[in-house]
Amino acid sequence: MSKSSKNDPAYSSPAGGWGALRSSAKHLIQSENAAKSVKALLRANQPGGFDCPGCAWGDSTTAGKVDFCENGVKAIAWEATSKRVDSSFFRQYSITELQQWDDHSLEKSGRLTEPMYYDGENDHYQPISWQEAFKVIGLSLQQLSSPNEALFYTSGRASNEVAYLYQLFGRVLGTNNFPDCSNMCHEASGIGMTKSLGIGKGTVTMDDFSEADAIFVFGQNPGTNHPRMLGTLREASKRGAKIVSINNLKERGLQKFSDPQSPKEMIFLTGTTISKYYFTPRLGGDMALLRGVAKCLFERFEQDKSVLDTDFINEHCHGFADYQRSVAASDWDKILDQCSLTREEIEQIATIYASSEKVIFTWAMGITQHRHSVATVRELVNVLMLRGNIGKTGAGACPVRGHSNVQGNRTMGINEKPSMDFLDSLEKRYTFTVPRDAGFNTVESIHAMLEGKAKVFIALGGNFSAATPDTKRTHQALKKCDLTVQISTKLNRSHVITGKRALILPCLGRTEIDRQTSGEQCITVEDSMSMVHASTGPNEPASAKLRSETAIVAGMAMASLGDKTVDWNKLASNYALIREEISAVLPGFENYNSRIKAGKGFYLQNPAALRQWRTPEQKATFSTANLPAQLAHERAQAITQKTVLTLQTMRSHDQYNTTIYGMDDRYRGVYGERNVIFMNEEDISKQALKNGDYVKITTVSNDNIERSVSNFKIIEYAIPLGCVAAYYPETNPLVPLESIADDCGTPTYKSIAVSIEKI
Ligand SMILES: Nc1nc2c(c(=O)[nH]1)N[C@H]1C(S)=C(S)[C@@H](COP(=O)(O)OP(=O)(O)OC[C@H]3O[C@@H](n4cnc5c(=O)[nH]c(N)nc54)[C@H](O)[C@@H]3O)O[C@H]1N2
Ligand SMILES: Nc1nc2c(c(=O)[nH]1)N[C@H]1C(S)=C(S)[C@@H](COP(=O)(O)OP(=O)(O)OC[C@H]3O[C@@H](n4cnc5c(=O)[nH]c(N)nc54)[C@H](O)[C@@H]3O)O[C@H]1N2
Ligand SMILES: [Mo]
Repeated sequence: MSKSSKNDPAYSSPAGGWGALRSSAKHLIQSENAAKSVKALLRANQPGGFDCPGCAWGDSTTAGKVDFCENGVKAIAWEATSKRVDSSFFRQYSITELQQWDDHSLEKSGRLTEPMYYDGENDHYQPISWQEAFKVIGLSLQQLSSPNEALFYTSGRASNEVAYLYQLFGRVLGTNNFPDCSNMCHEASGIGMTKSLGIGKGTVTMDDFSEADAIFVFGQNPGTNHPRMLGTLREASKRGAKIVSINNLKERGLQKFSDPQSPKEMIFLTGTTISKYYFTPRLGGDMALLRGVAKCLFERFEQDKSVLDTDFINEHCHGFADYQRSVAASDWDKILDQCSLTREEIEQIATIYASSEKVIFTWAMGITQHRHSVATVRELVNVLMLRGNIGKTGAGACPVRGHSNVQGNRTMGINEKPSMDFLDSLEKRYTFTVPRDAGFNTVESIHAMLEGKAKVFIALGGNFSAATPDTKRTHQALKKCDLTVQISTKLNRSHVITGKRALILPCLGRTEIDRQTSGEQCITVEDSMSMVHASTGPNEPASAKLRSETAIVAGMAMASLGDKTVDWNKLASNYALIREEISAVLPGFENYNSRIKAGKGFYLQNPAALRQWRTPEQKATFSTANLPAQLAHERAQAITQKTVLTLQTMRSHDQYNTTIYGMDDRYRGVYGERNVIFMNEEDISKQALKNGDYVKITTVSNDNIERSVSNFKIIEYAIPLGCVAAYYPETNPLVPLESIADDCGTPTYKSIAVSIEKI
């Protein structure tokens, strides 16, 4: 075991089970609209139903099985609430007043019901007609001295149809400024996998999970963030597959899970062991761990030639000899120091890996939100390639996405660095000159606003002001804009941190019926397994004044550009017409409209899964990066006398990103509070602190910017020495804008160097 002070988390029952059912019921009742929520739930992730807005895990392949989870229930109940934020709400509360509210209170106020305008003079939002709102946007965009002064942010819930229309709007206007939540999320997976395999998406399907001999889960907490994945892992574990968890925290869901849909486990209060093998490396230590595994494999290969898949390597791979040299050059001392596991533990991981014929690696934010995240993703792929675990049944790489359609948004062209093929394709289909220069990603957008280079900020969903780093500077950046526009379902921080003028454009949610002039519409989404399927909401809209996101984007585009190049309103009147555009522009979407009629939708073929490599060498390419010279704490220790700890910022069980459903984190034993910092008992005593003390957390940096948050309660917890953990978004003020991943720009949300002091 690594140097953790405790091994058992505070929650002793299996994850899921009655605890999950109790919590689901509580959230349904609190939504004050239980009937609507239950009606929606029964249609979640079913053919003819709608795609759960909770997460991007693939749908069950068993027909008729109820396919939702506790946190899906929360997401659905949250949207179906009967509370309303209408014009009387904004008459009652000024913007300055609302700025004092916490995130939970803002969102709990309910669904936004009508367009609202802040004119920069009156401290209250006032109602505005849709037509007037679009006019404000059109004029503001027309007045810019360059289209590159506009920013088009997207959060990954947007449907394929609206995402396609939105990127077309931005590009006809003349910019590639499409910062999106991916920039803060799985960007490193996309970039790393594209370099190694020629495609930035996972290579596995749901069927592969039923065939795998071993599944390694890196830096991911599925019990909270992808609970339906636990069902898949449970099935795999029951048939004897080895589940190996690599996580600096002992997450409950990865240890034991009781399936609320299994009468036996529910009645007898039992559960299925998920991971018999659990390793807890230091934050940011995964690349070293993987390098250690590769070292073991190369050593064993000397005696046993079956350890590496030499046929696969010879036929399909490029750069093997260079990789072998990099591995040889990585010495054990550094490997063990960086991951803080023992040599025996790494040998054990290598043994499980080498003795399993078909292996899947899954991963999430624990891998992608570090400075060396691209190198780590590529090291995951390196190790998979060593044993031919790409493009083989039951094996492959599976970055488990966050937002339910974040993968689809990228497919549709929401990308500040679009591929030239995609742009060529647009140019063939339309008559406008497509912008070719790269746009701003999320962090670059904040810099651009701060420097006055970007003046109009439009957000298709999400909560930019709370999800992004360096809160103080990000808020300054937004306030400098001439106009900020939020297309949203619920009130959040981004509505009260405004530009000089601001608009709130309220939209339908995924669970609601979408009626356009041609009739009721369905939308489509793509999950982490590249399955594209239709989604139709069952509920009446929260207000008659709501518009669909697609209709809103069409309205903005029409007011800004007119219909010379694209007939926006016609496309928005019938989404099948948008899908025809997509069919014409994007390979893989031929006959889109007829293919989504088939039950569970269709699979977007992944060339790497067929062992076709779209890399410059036409081969699966080993990366040869060295281990990081130093980790975050080592770099920071060089500039301060104080004790440096490495902070990861993560999700509690009661939140969806910046949406805080409640103040509990059941599986980690935290109730009624969120301002907590999880610490190793030895680190607590070393600094003469006690469990339960309140502390101030300060970022260690040498840029003369003070970043701190205060009043955080210490919770003694099993976490490797030198590492601490706290919840996001409360800790975003600590993340420097400059602290980003190499080669991809993702904020290093999982390794911030901090010091703490008692208050
Ligand atoms: N209910 C719910 N579902 C969600 C979300 C939500 O907020 N709530 N968010 C959605 C989104 S957008 C995303 S991206 C996903 C996020 O899903 P996750 O990636 O599971 O989210 P995090 O809470 O950030 O958890 C990161 C996990 O990685 C571990 N970890 C952190 N750093 C390291 C490291 O350096 N090495 C290793 N090995 N482990 C590490 C943490 O202990 C934690 O278990 O979930 C999606 N689904
Ligand atoms: N410190 C730290 N920061 C992080 C992370 C971290 O781990 N640590 N994780 C990062 C990650 S992985 C991500 S993905 C980002 C998330 O960043 P975002 O995607 O920007 O944030 P969310 O909190 O998911 O957005 C919630 C808001 O979306 C709106 N909304 C909900 N449903 C809909 C809908 O159907 N349509 C529209 N138009 N709006 C809707 C609601 O108004 C709600 O308030 O945060 C990132 N920030
Ligand atoms: Mo995410």
